[in-house]
Amino acid sequence: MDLRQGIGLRKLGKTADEFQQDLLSNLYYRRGTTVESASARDAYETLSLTVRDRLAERRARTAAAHYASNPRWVYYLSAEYLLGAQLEQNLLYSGTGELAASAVKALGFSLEDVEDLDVEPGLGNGGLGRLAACLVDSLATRDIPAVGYGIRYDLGIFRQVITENGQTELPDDWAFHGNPWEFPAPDDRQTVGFYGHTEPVPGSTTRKVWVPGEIVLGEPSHMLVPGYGTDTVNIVRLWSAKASEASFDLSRFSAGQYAEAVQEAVRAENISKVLYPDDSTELGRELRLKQQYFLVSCSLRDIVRRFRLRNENWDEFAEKTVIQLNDTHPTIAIPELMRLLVDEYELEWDRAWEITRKTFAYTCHTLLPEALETWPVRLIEKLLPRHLEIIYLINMHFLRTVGARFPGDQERVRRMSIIQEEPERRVRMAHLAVVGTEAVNGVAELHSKLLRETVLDDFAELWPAKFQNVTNGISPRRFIRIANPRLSDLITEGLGGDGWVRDLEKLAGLESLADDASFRERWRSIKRANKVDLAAGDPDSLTDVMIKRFHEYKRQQLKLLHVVTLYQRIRANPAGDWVPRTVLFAGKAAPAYHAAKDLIRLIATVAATIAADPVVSPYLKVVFPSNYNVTLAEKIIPAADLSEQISLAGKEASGTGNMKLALNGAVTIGTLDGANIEIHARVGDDNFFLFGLDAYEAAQARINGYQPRAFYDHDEELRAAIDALGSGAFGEVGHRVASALLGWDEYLALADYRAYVDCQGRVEEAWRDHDRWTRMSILNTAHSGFFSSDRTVADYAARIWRVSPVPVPQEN
Ligand code: NBX
Repeated sequence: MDLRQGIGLRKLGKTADEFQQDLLSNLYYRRGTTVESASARDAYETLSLTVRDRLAERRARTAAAHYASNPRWVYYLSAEYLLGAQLEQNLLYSGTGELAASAVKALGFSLEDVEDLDVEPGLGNGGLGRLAACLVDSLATRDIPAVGYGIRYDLGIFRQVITENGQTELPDDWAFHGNPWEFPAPDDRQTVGFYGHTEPVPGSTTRKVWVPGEIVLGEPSHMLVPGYGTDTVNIVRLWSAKASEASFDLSRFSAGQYAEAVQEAVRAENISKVLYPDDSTELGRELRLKQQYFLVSCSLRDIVRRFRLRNENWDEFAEKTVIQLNDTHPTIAIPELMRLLVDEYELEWDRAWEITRKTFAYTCHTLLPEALETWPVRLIEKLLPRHLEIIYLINMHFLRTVGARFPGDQERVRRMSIIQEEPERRVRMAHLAVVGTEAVNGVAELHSKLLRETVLDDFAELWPAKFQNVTNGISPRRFIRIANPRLSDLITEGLGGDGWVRDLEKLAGLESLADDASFRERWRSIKRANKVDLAAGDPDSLTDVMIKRFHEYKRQQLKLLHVVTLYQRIRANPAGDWVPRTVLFAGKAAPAYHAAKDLIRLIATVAATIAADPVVSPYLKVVFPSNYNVTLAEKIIPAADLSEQISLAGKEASGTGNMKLALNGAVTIGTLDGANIEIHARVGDDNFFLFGLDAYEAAQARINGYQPRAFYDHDEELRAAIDALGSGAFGEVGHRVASALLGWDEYLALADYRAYVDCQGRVEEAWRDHDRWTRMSILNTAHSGFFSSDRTVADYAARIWRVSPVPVPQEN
């Protein structure tokens, strides 16, 4: 029997009876309970195992196919993954939705009861983490051999509770009840060193021995990542920190010093205890650097182990391996691979560098200077002494290249150095990432262009061919097929098949249906039904959503100024012909980001004031559901009419919420920023509400000495809105927000206010014409095909990874 062909696998049932049998056997043998005493949780756990088994069978065939072909692999290194709830996805990908519904019904539960118990692993902050999840979905869907590596944080992104006092944070113990979707793999445990010192190797000038002062174990577990409409099942492998046996101090325990006895073990396991809740800012904490190195060290050793299963020669490493760095968070992988090759495998420096540079690629996700990671030299020296030596060597070689290319240009050398000298010596991780990789990409056209022209201009001048754009994308499975079943069914009917779920450009076929009155009517009624389900406000009102992390650059404050203006207009003229609107905000703020938390609190206060006002509340409602996450996004997006994408131009790298909303037929009001530009180009000017300064005008305004007060002085409505916020009626927060806007207004909200509010007037005009609006809505969906992450992955595969699909043979 050839096990590698997958022969000998137990056949899993395909009929309802067989599925039921499998579920029962899991209930008895794996859950250890009985039909009579099965709770909803028993049903959930058992169903999850039954579905997982089907994917595990495909996984076995995938692994066999990959082993046999010894392919080039994509390894995606990311400190964050926002995978979303697993059950509904895996029912879809395994085609067992109906079997599952009838099987749990026989146990006395509905599929919805059971799905409510499926907790999403919130192992990320925002767009960067969700992008990682969409890319691994599409990698599997495109049959590309890939592994996503990450950290299995015990506590994910905090649970947010919104009250009138703003945001409070609670720990997110996401796996409290266990996680039926993961497979622990303790045998693939790795050992990670920290601290200590280095020693010379006699007879070698390049090699060193690193003697760590602390050892931590990394224990992997993996979750299955099925492809849609294919048999490929890849994995995401997540590392948990574990103390070694030796770290328990038995003698202290015996002496009654219980806390001291476990102190070292607690310290070790703290590494994967909690996700840092900061999005787009850098705190520079030692534990965070430890997390980064922990992820990198475990993953690289695992990658090398996998390489050696089928290969011997290091010259083949870069041919068989591409490692994509999701922002700079895993960049310490570059000196770590050098360390492994030079110190442990005894390769010459130049050969090791050639392999390393060819192996890595780097995706940048930001333009904000405060988001560019730098680490104090002293901290790296203490925590990773050998890595600092290697970074210095890399820098020395690199600066020689710069010097040779630009002789005498000391200023350029200072700017480009991996080491920043002033005000303290720090390692610039983005520079290290550019120097140590074969390709660098931004995540939308404008972003990639601004990277080349501003943040990384010196590097783009030195290595123009290294810089690329790969516009982000989203998984059509999760963000329309699963999230919006009604619309998906209508689209499938309209297009005469569901091929669009795997080939999203097929949505273009909806264009002609936008002219069909009965199709439009059904489209409209689906949007309305989705709003009824969401139950956020009157389903006939314009549902205006701004859902994203709270950050000043994203400009929730501008949206709030608009809300206050509407409020004041309605108050001044209660008999006016107002368009009823439900404004929905959702999103988390980093716990230490006071300005963002102030804004949440102010929005909550304004919402309450409006709700209590009998004159205004029939026309305007502001809602702020707590705890925005992937699961909540899947409920809000299908119900949205208007998508708010109003960041200051030049600040939002891409945005991906903008794509999800457009795909579900929301019309965007937005600036020329990030991927908005590409959405606008595709849906056309008639189907997009564009306003505001562009990136060059915005930069120019700052240079020319922007004065927010001038806008305040010259715009009566703006003045009234800011005065209302600052009046004291909304407490101290209102005052703080108003004075920040008047005093400095870092993100030019006041400069864009008039254009924005007037543009909202055009939104209302369009909304009053139901037919026109519905047509716009359909055309947004029709032109969203480009934004599939399947296209994103195809772009990476062709231009950066140079990998080909490896099809998995079907079950025989
Ligand atoms: O990455 C986001 C950008 O802001 C979006 O424009 C973009 O669409 C998305 C995907 O490319 N960046 C982001 O989410 N950053 C982080 O989450 C982040 C997390 C931790 C950290 C720095 C940034 N230390």
